Amino acid sequence: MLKFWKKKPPAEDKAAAAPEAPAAEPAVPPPAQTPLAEAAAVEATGRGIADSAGDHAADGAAASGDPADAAAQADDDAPARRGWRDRLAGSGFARGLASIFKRHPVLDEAFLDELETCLLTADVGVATTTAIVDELRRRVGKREFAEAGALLDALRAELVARLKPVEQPLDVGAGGRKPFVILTVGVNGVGKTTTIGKLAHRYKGEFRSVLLAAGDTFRAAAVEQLQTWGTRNAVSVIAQGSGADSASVIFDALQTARSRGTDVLIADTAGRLHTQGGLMDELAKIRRVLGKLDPEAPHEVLLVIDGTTGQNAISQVRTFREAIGVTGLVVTKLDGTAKGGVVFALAREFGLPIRYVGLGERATDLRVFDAAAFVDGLLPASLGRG
Ligand SMILES: Nc1nc2c(ncn2[C@@H]2O[C@H](COP(=O)(O)OP(=O)(O)OP(=O)(O)O)[C@@H](O)[C@H]2O)c(=O)[nH]1
Ligand SMILES: [Mg+2]
Repeated sequence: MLKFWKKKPPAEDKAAAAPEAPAAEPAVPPPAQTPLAEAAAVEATGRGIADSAGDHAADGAAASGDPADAAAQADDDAPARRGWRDRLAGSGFARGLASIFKRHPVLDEAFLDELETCLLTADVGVATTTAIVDELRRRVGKREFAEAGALLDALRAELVARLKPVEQPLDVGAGGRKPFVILTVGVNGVGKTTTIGKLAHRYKGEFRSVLLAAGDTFRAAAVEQLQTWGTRNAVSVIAQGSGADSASVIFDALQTARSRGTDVLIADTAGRLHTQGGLMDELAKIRRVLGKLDPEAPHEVLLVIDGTTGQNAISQVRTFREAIGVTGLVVTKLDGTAKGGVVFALAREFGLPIRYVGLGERATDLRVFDAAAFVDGLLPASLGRG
């Protein structure tokens, strides 16, 4: 497992050293080597296929000589070195906790009441908040804590324990599945397409070949957005004309990925609400159609949740789990003013693996979820500071 925040792992080092340049092997062979893939895909749909970056996979953004791209890349690398605390410190949750510890050097009932309010306000959820505060109250009553520092340690342990079970990183190399198919789903605007761009960046940095499928056929702009990420990461994007059938695009992409021997296929989908029955049915269709080529695909259904959503995230998970099954979560937008507590509520309610968290908008702002790093990012580093 990659632990960026503790020590720079080799993969991250590689990514930083050769950010946009093609890896040991090109991400995608030139189309001339894959006529069957293109032909098969065209045949399957009767429509032309736009393979936006495939022809230029080796001409990555950095290799393009475009100063704007180079600058963006330089920008991208800097935040990767910034810690979780740096990113989470601005959240209401972190600021609330810091303020309580500052204002209450004495561990009394007022301290615990404020802590309770802070956890509830941050969307930790009633059940988890009550359990944590009751446990701390019991220990304060028994005078286990002489000072706030000791309670801070206990609170940290309580919070980490609740997230540890969902700290289950995604291993796209597991089981030798090729391509490993990831389907990203979620409501509108949660960060699906951005997450796909970040994942492409990450997997390329791990020297894996990646293909993207523009399965959000709802808006023309969605295809362009994905293609921009594809170009930045020198990764091919399989897309069709606007109004195309999403399942057909993703099916084509899987055929192409198989014939190219691609390591990871990541499919985008349109944002949808649980009330949009037709769109929810479309997800079941995608699974059905992929199953014709690979009964196990998609190998990962990543539900993307906006970290600022609050308790509504719970009903989102429920709905998508029923519609297509969900195997992992990505919680985005935990930087800035996000409350972040919803991560605890999700962990308690579903126990679904939290694969990644989004700590910003850049390619390097996706972290493998780590319970301790996340909690440490929220809690004051030490008392009197933070
Ligand atoms: N601050 C912050 N912004 C993010 C993060 N992830 C995504 N965003 C922003 O959220 C906005 C929506 O992101 P998209 O990736 O377009 O979301 P989407 O789910 O694909 O949206 P639809 O396709 O319209 O459903 C964009 O402005 C992103 O830059 C994150 O981790 N932190
Ligand atoms: Mg999108």
